[in-house]
Amino acid sequence: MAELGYDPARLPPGQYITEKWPVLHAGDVPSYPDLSAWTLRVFGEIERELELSWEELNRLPQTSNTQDIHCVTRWSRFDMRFEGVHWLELAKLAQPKPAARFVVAHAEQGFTSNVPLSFLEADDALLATRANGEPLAPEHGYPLRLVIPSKYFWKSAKWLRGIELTSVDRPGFWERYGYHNDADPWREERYSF
Ligand SMILES: Nc1nc2c(c(=O)[nH]1)N[C@H]1C(S)=C(S)[C@@H](COP(=O)(O)O)O[C@H]1N2
Ligand SMILES: [Mo]
Repeated sequence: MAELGYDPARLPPGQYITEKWPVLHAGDVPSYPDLSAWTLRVFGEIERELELSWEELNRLPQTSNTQDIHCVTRWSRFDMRFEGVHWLELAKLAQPKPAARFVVAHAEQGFTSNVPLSFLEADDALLATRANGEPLAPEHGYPLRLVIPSKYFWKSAKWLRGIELTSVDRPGFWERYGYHNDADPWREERYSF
């Protein structure tokens, strides 16, 4: 690790560094011949439901951040630069109700993941359209994925199509298969058994 020039304190327990970007998911990679039928829905405990087209999403203010990502299968990759739209831009339009405390991210093919709303509001979170200067590759979630770098990466739903705000936490796809609900890589919250 030292020879790679990384600060070992950045690596959570039980993880190793990879220079590649592995691909992990259940099911197939969706294909989008064009994005005219694509929408992002924001619904649940909000004042105003949203259904944004690809153009509308991309007209919102864009931001970027550089983060380390940690997969529960033990690889970590440092200095991933993501670009896209921060949740708070959508929250301005959707206006979460006071009851909104949790998020269910809805992806293609019924995939879901759950996080407390505070993790979506955090500075390091992003609805990402680009990674490392390029549009997301199909296998990494094109056209839009969630990025929640302070949780194991399974929370970061690829092929994101909806953000649902809820008052009660609802386990997502991997969480129902025995992955830890909280998924903090620094506490090694990998599995719930
Ligand atoms: N839609 C969807 N998103 C998903 C998954 C999935 O199965 N479906 N798997 C998760 C898991 S387990 C991981 S580790 C990361 C992997 O992201 P990557 O393939 O871009 O590295 O995506 C997450 N997002
Ligand atoms: Mo994963």
